[in-house]
Amino acid sequence: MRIERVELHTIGMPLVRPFETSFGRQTERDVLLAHVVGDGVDGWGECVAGTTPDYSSEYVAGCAAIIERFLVPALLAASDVTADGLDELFAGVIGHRMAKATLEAAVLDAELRSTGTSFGERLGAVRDRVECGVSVGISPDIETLLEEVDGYVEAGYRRIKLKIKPGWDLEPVARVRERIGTLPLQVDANTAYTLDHVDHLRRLDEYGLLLIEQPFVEEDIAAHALLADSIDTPVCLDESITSTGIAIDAIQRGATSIVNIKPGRVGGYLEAVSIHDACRALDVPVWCGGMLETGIGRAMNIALAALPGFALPGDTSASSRYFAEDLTEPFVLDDGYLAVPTGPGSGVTVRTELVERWAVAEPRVFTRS
Ligand code: NPG
Repeated sequence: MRIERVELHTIGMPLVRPFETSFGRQTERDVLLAHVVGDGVDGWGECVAGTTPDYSSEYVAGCAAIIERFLVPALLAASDVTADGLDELFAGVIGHRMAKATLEAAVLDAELRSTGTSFGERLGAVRDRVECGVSVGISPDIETLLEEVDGYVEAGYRRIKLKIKPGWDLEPVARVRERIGTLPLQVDANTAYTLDHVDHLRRLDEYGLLLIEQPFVEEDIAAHALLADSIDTPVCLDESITSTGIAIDAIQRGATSIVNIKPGRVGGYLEAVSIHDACRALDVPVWCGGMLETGIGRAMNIALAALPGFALPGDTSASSRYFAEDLTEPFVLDDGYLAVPTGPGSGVTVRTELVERWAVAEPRVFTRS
């Protein structure tokens, strides 16, 4: 397609529960949205980067700068843009995967709307609904944690993920395991541990966890291989996996036996499918991570999670887990599942009145010169 116009919107979306970051608690999710228009169709993509660079080096204002300064000019200079061709079009920019993924999602959405194809069909979905898990942050105390978990169990979630860190691991895991019986349980350390903790982490083995996610810093594949060798709980990488090549390498080195796929982290949905395919060929199950997506990214993630290799419930929660009001029609849990959207593109409609109401800055508009 020939892209005529790109709009960038920044919104502050109210969260139902504050989200903890190493820079403090956030009560709003800052979201950068890209809206592309061309050939009589349009598409939306969202940026998963956080306000602060604490999950990854990318953060929302940095992504906006990369998009405005380098990626949008490349899009508007091209005579014919396809989602498949974006890798090459953006090849001059090293890294910045979350920024690239934002525009890839918008271009894919527009492209698919022009042919009446859904994300699920395009990516290779084989299911019409996906099993959902929920991620539970570090709580102020165990009672608060158990209360929160009870609510999610009641809502029908099919798997609980607990965030852990040194000083908040064995006890919350033991208490939650006791509370939820045999419901699948997994933990996510978001790089909080070091190799000094191997003996301690091994004590998690007695709680029958599905997996332990990203205990060590993202660059340290070797440390994860060492841990995987000495613990029964499967080790799963998240932050470390930024491309298909890295996924294959980490699997072959024994550092990960399950892979978390987040499209934003790996540069987009097409790379996410490529990682899925590679893992499937190696018999490694994958699951879809979440980054507090609005209905736009949530719709796309659910389509991805319907691919055959997504063998474990994802952090594909209902909209209500994070937002009282979603940017699109809300995703509502049905018996622990979310339905894969079937309409063209993402299959959801962006509520532009909310984009305006929640705007934290004037939209930036770029057109062909
Ligand atoms: O359900 O959307 C969701 C969020 C799940 O906890 C979740 N994600 O470390 O995986 C993570 C974490 C995260 C959230 C990471 C936001 C980065 C940003």
